Amino acid sequence: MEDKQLAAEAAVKYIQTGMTIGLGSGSTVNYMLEALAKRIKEGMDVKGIPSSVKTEKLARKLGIPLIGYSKATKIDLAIDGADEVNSSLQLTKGGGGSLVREKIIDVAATKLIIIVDYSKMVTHLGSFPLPVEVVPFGWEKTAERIAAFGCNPKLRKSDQDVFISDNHNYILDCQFDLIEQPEQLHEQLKQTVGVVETGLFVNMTDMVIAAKNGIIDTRH
Ligand code: ABF
Repeated sequence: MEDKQLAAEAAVKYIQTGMTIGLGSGSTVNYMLEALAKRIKEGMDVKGIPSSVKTEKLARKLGIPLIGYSKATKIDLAIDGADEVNSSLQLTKGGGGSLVREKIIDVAATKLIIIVDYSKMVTHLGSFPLPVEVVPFGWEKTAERIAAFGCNPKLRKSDQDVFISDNHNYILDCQFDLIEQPEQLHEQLKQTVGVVETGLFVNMTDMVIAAKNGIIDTRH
């Protein structure tokens, strides 16, 4: 079994009937959706809140009951992927382009579990270019303001066209190389005119389930 699938199936064990579950995005989460769908077929009663159009499509295909975010009175547990996880469980996310809705769901969840293959575990964030969602209007000036923090923002493309997020915004992939203070950088970026949200998920994660060569490593 692939490590991503192992981590995903380990996370499903934390789901109990009656829960409302925040459904993240990415290939590791897709394995989690498949495992959750099996539990639902066996009688588990849960509702899912999808964090992206892609997740919603797969969840519907698998027969996972969904509920709109605005209709949910609570989110008992969110399960999501990540691009990087440091030793303080701070995350870089957004490689899949869904960081805004992921963060809106993840921050509202009573408990957030992140599922990764072990290659995502790093000592410092920053090797993975930090995704930052920005308003299309004046994005070039926003990119200049972000570059002043010591990175090289690149407008994300999808094939030949500009990538458009589910929220009709652009994403800048910002190569910092080394992010020593993720909380501080997140705050600086959030205060930058034109920035909608950053891929730095700080002080939000309750548990990380990482799998390496068939072995599960759980961090709290
Ligand atoms: C999503 O999953 C994104 O935030 C993150 O970039 C991506 C990780 O993808 P994968 O699980 O395919 O490695 O949560």
